[in-house]
Amino acid sequence: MNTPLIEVFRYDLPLTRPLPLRHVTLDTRSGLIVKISDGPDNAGYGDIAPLPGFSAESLDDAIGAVTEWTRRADAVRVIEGIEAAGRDALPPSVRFGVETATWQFLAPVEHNPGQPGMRRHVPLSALLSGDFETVARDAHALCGSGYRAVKLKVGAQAVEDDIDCARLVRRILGHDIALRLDANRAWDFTTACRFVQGINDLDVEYIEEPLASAGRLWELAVETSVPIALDETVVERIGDPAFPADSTWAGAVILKPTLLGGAHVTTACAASAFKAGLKPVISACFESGVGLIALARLAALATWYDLPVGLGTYDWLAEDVLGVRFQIENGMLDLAEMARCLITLDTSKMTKILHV
Ligand code: OSB
Ligand code: MG
Repeated sequence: MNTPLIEVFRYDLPLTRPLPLRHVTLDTRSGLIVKISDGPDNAGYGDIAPLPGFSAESLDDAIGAVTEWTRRADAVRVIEGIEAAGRDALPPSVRFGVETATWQFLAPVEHNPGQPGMRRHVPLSALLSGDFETVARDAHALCGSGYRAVKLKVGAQAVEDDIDCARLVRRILGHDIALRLDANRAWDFTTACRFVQGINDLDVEYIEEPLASAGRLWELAVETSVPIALDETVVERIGDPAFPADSTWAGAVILKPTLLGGAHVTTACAASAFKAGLKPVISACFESGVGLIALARLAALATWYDLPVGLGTYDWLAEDVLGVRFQIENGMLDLAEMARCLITLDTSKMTKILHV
């Protein structure tokens, strides 16, 4: 093996519409691409994209950490170097990017679109958010497109309006699609109960994080029997050996490798969730195409074939780091197509910030 070259690029991608997050609204998605290569034919890529309002680390923190990591990574013996560089000491988004770049470098995706026995397609959950008119328009656009699941963001407007939106989505898309809801901890117990009553007959697959105080989630689950999915709670409790086995009252766990700290941690949590009878749903943080490709591969390895993943965020990016964007057909991601798109990564659109 030649001495690997490690490069880090910064991207700033315009979004198709403003993305409202906790405390901030983004119109650009910024992040870093790590490239590890030892020649034109062998490269691995990772995406480091801390999400403002969700990641504890900022992009500047990530730049500092990845710079430090490249210094400590033994460039000659990259594998040992990366392990020795103290993966656990890196911020979660950096760990995710560095891990995927290393794994791809060792087994490049373009040579290996699916491991033997690995499936080629990953079903996707579409993402809906906004006011009644926006949700109506976007739900109509999804009709007949083959999606098996859709997730509606709730909690940003009056609870009655959220109920109307959820009922509308069910009416427009019919009963053959799984309906997921996500409140991002918007409600107190009473408001959540009101919402649950209003959607009682809609047969929702689950609702993510309905309560501002997560301590009462189990009570809501028991009292209303609405299936609950844990998301923010997973980020808070990852690393706790009792979790998720102590949360079997929930129906699902949402796993975001960018927030949890990479593929390693995520697959371990998916396996324990599976054992505890909880659905592990791999999900995105509006990463670039490079990040979404890594997430789709991870989902294909770590979760079962007909479980839709929460990677329906690509259409928020007006531009991507990939020269050729991957398509979503029949509500599915195609890992072989994604592998072909990965090699169209265009580093000329990005600013090189590091070269070791
Ligand atoms: O709350 O699930 C969330 C993306 C970034 C930050 C938080 C969340 C999300 C998503 C991703 O909703 C899409 C999905 O999970 O389907
Ligand atoms: Mg969520």
